[in-house]
Amino acid sequence: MPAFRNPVLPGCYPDASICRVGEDFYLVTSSFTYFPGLPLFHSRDLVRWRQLTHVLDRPGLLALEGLDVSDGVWAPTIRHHDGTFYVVSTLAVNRQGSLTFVVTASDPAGPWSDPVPLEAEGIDPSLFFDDDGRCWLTACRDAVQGGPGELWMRELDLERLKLVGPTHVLWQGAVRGAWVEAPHLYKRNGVYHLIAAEGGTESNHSVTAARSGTVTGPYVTDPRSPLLTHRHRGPGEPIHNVGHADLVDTPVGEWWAVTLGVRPIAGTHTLGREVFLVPVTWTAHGPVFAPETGAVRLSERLPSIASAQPDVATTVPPDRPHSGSDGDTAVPGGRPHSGPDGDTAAPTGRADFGGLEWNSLRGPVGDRVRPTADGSGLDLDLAPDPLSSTGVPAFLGRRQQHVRFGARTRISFAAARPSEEAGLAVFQHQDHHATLALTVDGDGQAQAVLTVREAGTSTRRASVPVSTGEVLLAVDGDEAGYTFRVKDLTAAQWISLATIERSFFSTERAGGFVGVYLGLYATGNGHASDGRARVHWFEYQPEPGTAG
Ligand code: 6LW
Repeated sequence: MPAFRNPVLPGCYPDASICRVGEDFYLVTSSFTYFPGLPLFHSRDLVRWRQLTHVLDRPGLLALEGLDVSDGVWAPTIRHHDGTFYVVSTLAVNRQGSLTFVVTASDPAGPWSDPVPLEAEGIDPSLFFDDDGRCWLTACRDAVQGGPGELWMRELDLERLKLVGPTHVLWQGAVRGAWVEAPHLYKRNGVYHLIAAEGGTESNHSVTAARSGTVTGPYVTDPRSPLLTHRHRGPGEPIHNVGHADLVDTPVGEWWAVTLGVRPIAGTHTLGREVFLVPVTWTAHGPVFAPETGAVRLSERLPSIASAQPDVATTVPPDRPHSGSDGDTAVPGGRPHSGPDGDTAAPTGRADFGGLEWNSLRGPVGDRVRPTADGSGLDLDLAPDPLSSTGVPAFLGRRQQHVRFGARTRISFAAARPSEEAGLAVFQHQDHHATLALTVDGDGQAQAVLTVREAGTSTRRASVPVSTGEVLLAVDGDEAGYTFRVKDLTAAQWISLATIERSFFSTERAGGFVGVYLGLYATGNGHASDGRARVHWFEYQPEPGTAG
């Protein structure tokens, strides 16, 4: 039977929400403090996704400065009604408060409206359009502050984009106090089915459900809850933390769900919460997830809309051997950079810094970080904000999407003083990352330095003198660790600085809700500087390199 490989979107794309218009599926995910915000993808077969745009694609829409990396834009829902696309989401601020907002567009590729704030308490908003055309917003509250959590509903006046009428408390979950969140509502055969996530987004995560004959409730727990979870499946299970689902039907009447999950190795994961596709059927009781296996699987049968397209079975190319580029050889045999509709992972090979996979932190980097004319290089002006700040550092990064990967860059930078640095970052959090950077020591000797930051402390792990301010920097990851290497342009060999164990970069170790980003950065570490770094190229491959 033709199959596809899960996750359909690898890397940090949590809290996916999905809708269909005709033959077109659209999907949005959380983006936290990464900018632009709310990546939006398109697919015709549910399996191959291509990013169309970001819903929050311009500066000044939401204030992200000062926020922890894992705060910011959480858990959007996308729906289409009567010619208009709606995305509702929440700006979560320091876990002390939140701002829920709605944006609209007639074309999902944009332009999207500015966010319209809604007077909605809590997080994880969703929209439901009833048969009579009325729109209901559901959300969960008290989850940010740590209370037991409950799902509530209010009508959304579509003309004024304003919540109106009374608040209806819908449900406190199958298990009271178990962090009921991520509500989505569906109507089938006259019954309203509310699904939710319970157990928190880690190992107890699950999909639960309740139903009602009336949209505003009361909702009664579906006794089959949890309808989907991997919490009992043990350490041999490749996919964990499954939950936070959204359902969609296909033009031929099949149902599927997108759900988040992680792929840990020895108990820790680095790629973040990824998007998995799960078959769904309906019975009189409600939705049945993965009816044949009861589990989300790495290899799953293709949706029947996809089987009609024979090339889909090869949607996720097998890992390719790295062709071992040294410095300036052509793009090694990766997928074509700007592939046809259907490239699921962000492009591999040489970077195009104008591509949608590139994000900065907390806002636009403006003209401090400029792609070169052909997009393959990057000029970075040294920003005072270091990566450890909660400002907008001179940083541009992309998701790590494969456990085994190789990233390398050629960079020119002459630091004027030891506080100035520019290079490669493996970034989980402002207080949890590693950098391999060019700088100078107190005598003005250029060197490459590997620094690890954890819980507020930066530790220099290794350094090596380099002869000029132009080097190749590399980081290669695998199941065991991340190995950092430097190659002086005048030297024949790569120098290995250190391997940091993979679990250091895990969400379990760093905390928070995101996965690893790989990026380029430049900073004066609190000092203004007119220094500038030039990244000649950056390359990401789904296989560790064989440098040297
Ligand atoms: C998301 C919520 C969650 O809003 O994490 O723990 C939040 N669960 O559903 C951020 O992804």
